[in-house]
Amino acid sequence: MRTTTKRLLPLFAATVALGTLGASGAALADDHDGGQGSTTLEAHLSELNDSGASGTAWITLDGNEVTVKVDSSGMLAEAPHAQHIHIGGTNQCPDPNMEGTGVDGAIRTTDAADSYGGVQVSLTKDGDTSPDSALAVDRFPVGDANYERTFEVSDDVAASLEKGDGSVVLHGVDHNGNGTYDGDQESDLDPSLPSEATDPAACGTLDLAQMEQWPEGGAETGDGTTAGIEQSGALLAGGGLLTAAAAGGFALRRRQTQK
Ligand SMILES: [Cu+2]
Repeated sequence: MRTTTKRLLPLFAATVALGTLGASGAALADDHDGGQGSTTLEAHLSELNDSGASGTAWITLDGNEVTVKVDSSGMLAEAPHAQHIHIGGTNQCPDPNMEGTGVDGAIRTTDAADSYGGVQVSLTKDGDTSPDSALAVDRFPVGDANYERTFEVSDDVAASLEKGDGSVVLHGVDHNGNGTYDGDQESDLDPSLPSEATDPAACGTLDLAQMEQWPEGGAETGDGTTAGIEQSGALLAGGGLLTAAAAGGFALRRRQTQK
């Protein structure tokens, strides 16, 4: 899937370039979404620290604009859960069996930095989404996430996501099972917090996905599904145009020379 999408990218570029030569190209460029330029990623989140949590995350990227959706289950109820896009390291989730520096070998957030890198995007419900908000506990989902938000990311983050680099990490683990964040172990991110509040509960490595995989019906805005279909329409249109252009390559070249 990943390689297919990568192979398609130069084709899209060629389509856009050809678009300047013909009316059908102009129609493609009018696509309200700019669908031919968007990227979709998906991550299946599985538990770390025996948290019992799991989930799925979807991201669409169009220029610097991202729409992120996260669904999770098994997270500690009535407790805030920091959630981030981590980028760096090997852009992979750690082995869930790795020995960490936390309680009884629990994996603390920085223990797995070689795998998933650092916080690059804070998936807050409102306000700032930079790493500065990594622990903005009052702006993260409480309990299981049913999260969706559209916002801008930096050029660096956009470039990484476009390559399929990054992981989605959900934090907050009730190691001792008493229903709240506590314990003597300090958080490696903020010593004023117990480690339980910030230890990673679930992680999923982002992969480039087919546009049709944006979840149906889950989007609160209601247009996620439609956008997916329109984008695949643009994909087909782009492919058709490209084939036509390849067949008529000589004619196009002539027209270009005459300009
Ligand atoms: Cu994180």
